[in-house]
Amino acid sequence: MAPDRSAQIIDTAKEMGAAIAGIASVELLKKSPSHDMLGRFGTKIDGVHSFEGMVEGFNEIKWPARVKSALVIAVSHPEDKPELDWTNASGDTPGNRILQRINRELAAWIEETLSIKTHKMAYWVEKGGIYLKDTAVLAGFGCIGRNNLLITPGLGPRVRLRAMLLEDELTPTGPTTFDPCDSCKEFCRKACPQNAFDRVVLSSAETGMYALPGRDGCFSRAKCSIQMDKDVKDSDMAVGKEFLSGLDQLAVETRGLSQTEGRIKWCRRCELACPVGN
Ligand code: B12
Ligand code: SF4
Ligand code: SF4
Repeated sequence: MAPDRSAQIIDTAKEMGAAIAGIASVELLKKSPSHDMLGRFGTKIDGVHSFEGMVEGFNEIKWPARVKSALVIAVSHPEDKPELDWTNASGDTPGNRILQRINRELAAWIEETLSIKTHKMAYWVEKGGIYLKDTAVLAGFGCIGRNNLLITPGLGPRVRLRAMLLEDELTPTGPTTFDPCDSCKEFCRKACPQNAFDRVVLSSAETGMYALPGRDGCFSRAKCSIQMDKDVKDSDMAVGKEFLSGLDQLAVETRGLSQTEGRIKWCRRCELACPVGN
């Protein structure tokens, strides 16, 4: 254990532009609800995959050997900067590019300064990533809200995440007891245009799990995906699995379209309706 290293890494992440940074134990993360859910049900939840046909037959995360800690960072996505969340012609978003830049620079700094081997994680679990909300909760960023998003005390759900794994046992920075939802009127759930929170999709009785999507299993991925498909249609952009892989590209390709042409403006109503952090 080296507690001073955790603090040093977090300070450096913030200097590089992260709004929040923290560390979770890989041992605990492997058993966290989303990773547990993957082991039990695969990626097909509520009848739909995270992204249809992303990687055929994927059902298990291959954790690199010797990794002990997960380092997760958050970048603020305030309501008055909606463009950070818009998918452009490269299949990427400006916010994700900031996250990738910080992750890349931070990994290089950790390897050079602290001599710790790092593994930068992909966005999609199917392409070598991990579940980011669980990682953030275990790193002490906040809790999973009734909108099924990570809620942080300072920025509410209006953050985007990225992670890397480290071959060193660092002091975890969470979890916390923060929970704003119990006393809230569920503005998030009422704001959903698809009524994605109107019924139990997965129950504790059925799954044997107590931490479910939306906390109580009231989140329909299928209904949310209908909205996502609508958002794509409204953008007039052609989207396939290769296009969305843009989130993990290192070099940005324009794929024949200019960077200013076309934008997918994803629904964020359950996120923006949450009063926490405003
Ligand atoms: C696939 C995916 C989608 C799919 C499917 C979503 C789903 N939940 O199944 C679709 C397209 C529908 C989608 C929609 C959205 N997404 Co999305 N998505 C992802 C992705 C790639 C994987 C998520 C996943 O499959 N999870 C597995 C399923 C089974 O888990 P789950 O539904 O989240 O439920 C688990 C948690 O709730 C957890 N849990 C519940 N209680 C507790 C308690 C504790 C203590 C812990 C540890 C965990 C925990 O356990 C549940 C499983 O039992 C992640 C990136 C990543 N690599 O993690 C982004 C991600 C989750 N999405 C994100 C966002 C912002 C969105 C949208 C707002 C759209 C947008 N503008 O980007 C909507 C919001 C939908 C919603 N309310 O959940 C952000 C969330 C940021 C945040 N503040 O939480 C992420 C992290 C990406 C990022 N760039 O940072 N998404
Ligand atoms: S609006 Fe925010 S605080 Fe209220 S229930 Fe939804 S996620 Fe929780
Ligand atoms: S992103 Fe939109 S459609 Fe999906 S759950 Fe949130 S409010 Fe509903």
